[in-house]
Amino acid sequence: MPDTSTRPSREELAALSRQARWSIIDTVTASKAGHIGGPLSATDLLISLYFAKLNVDPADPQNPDRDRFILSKGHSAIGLYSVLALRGYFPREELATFDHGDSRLQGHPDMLVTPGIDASSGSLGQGLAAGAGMALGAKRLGKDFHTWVMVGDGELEEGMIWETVLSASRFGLDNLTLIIDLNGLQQYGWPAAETDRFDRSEPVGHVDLERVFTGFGWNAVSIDGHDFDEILTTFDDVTAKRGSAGKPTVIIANTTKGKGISFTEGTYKWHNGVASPEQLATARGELIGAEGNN
Ligand SMILES: Cc1ncc(C[n+]2csc(CCOP(=O)(O)OP(=O)(O)O)c2C)c(N)n1
Ligand SMILES: [Mg+2]
Repeated sequence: MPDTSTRPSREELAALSRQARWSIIDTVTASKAGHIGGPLSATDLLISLYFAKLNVDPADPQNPDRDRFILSKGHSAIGLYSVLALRGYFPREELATFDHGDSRLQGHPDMLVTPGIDASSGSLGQGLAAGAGMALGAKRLGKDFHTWVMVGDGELEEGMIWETVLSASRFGLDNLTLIIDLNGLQQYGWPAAETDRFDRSEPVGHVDLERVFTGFGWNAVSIDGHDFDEILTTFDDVTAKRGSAGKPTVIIANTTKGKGISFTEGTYKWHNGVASPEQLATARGELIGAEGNN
């Protein structure tokens, strides 16, 4: 486990998140295509994992004892790439190649080409099963690493997730943690009326997720996915309880889709999209204007 006494402060984590958010919108704008809302809702969680929790070394990305992280909501790849670049897995300049045919940074994560990617993803629903396999493998091999998986709330509609929820508790995978990025929106929403095709949200708004996961034999905790203190306290609780609890944990992280940029927050319309020059300038002012050190 990393030495928590050398952790970045809350303010440092917040500054890193602003940098990552700027990279997300700047990169997608330059590439003329990509996702915005999901990467932005996940940013504070990803920064917390990579800068304050995961036992990983960017200089040794294949170390067999490293903690594993799977971004099952693979369409948010640019969010993960932005954080990995800040963490030193590859140069920040490489983000400019995002989604180009010959780039290591494809529109969805590819574990065969990108340093720091533990599982390819993009076809929603598959990451938790892969993570459960890694966690089970760790137990069988007597290894101490922890496996973290992030899914979207819309992604919870994929049945394969629930097959794994069932088996992970049966195997007692207390070395497996699922983070749900509960931003209340998926790609479009549902038809509300003939004239209003896309104005609905809440993919799992009718479900008591804590109760459901607890019923399946998991530990469940709900947090504010943008509050670094709450995020890190919860991450530490999860790993401290390993071994004694004998259960996998789900962290239900309440987030805002498009978080951090005024015109992208809370709207499905920025699930993906390309900013105009004026919008990019606004985002820059809101995210790094004062620091200006991109
Ligand atoms: C199996 C599969 N079906 C559909 C898609 C297309 N798709 C990409 S993102 C998305 C919506 C995901 O919503 P959510 O899980 O809530 O993600 P977030 O809000 O974090 O972007 C969909 C349907 C896909 N990538 N994979
Ligand atoms: Mg969502």
